[in-house]
Amino acid sequence: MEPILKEIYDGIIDADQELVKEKVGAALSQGLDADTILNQGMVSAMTEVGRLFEEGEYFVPEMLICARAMQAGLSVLKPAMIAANLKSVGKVVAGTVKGDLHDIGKNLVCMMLEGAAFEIYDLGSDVSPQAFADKVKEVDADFVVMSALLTTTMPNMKATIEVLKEAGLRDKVKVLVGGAPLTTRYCEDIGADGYAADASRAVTLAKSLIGA
Ligand code: B12
Repeated sequence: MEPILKEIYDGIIDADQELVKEKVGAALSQGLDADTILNQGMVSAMTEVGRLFEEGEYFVPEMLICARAMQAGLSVLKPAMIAANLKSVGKVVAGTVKGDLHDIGKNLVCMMLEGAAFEIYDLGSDVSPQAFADKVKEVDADFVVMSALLTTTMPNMKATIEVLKEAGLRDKVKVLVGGAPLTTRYCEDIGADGYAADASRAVTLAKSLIGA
């Protein structure tokens, strides 16, 4: 690996936002292409962060600050990515369901998906079923990513799926669900396409559903 890519990689794992921004800028100045910087320097680092989390070495706070360092790097890389016309893996409409204000987990999932080259349309929290459906239609999305942290708001995932069905959009998208109270069983019961317990597994799941 190029030394500068290793510095970016280590910077993300150490959650050093300033260093990551500086090194991504330096890598671009050295003439490295956006795709190489993204995949070798950044996505691979987030994969490692996900592994450290799964092994119990990193916890949510570490994962969150590493994800912020990744975002900081992405802000520098984004113009070059657009210029290089880096192909998006898929379009994602994301949000925390109606009545629910917990957005930390959803934000983390969005960051990880963005880092894996998905194009994110984040509707925020307290998102109504109709708002999900409208955005899916507007951007011709490939995925709907829904988060719920309250047992009382979980049924709004099913309500969203129903609205997608009524709008004739259900078959055009893969529906992913998550949040602390969710289970694979619940995902199956409401007719979603996949559940994952954390943000790194959400990326693996999304990729597997489109064969990427
Ligand atoms: C922080 C927090 C809050 C903050 C939220 C701030 C914010 N901007 O998000 C505030 C203070 C606002 C809050 C409010 C409330 N909260 Co609160 N809150 C929490 C707390 C402590 C942490 C949640 C969190 O951020 N976890 C960290 C993130 C990273 O984890 P995560 O969200 O689970 O996400 C991960 C995975 O689930 C997964 N994931 C998440 N989404 C998705 C989506 C997909 C598609 C996939 C694949 C994966 C995935 O990936 C993420 C990263 O690995 C939890 C306790 C807990 N242990 O969960 C209680 C908790 C969720 N809250 C609870 C309650 C009761 C409330 C309130 C009702 C309290 C009140 N009486 O006002 C209100 C409700 C407000 C509302 N309408 O939403 C209860 C829910 C109980 C229940 N059975 O429903 C909990 C469990 C606390 C408890 N033990 O009682 N809360």
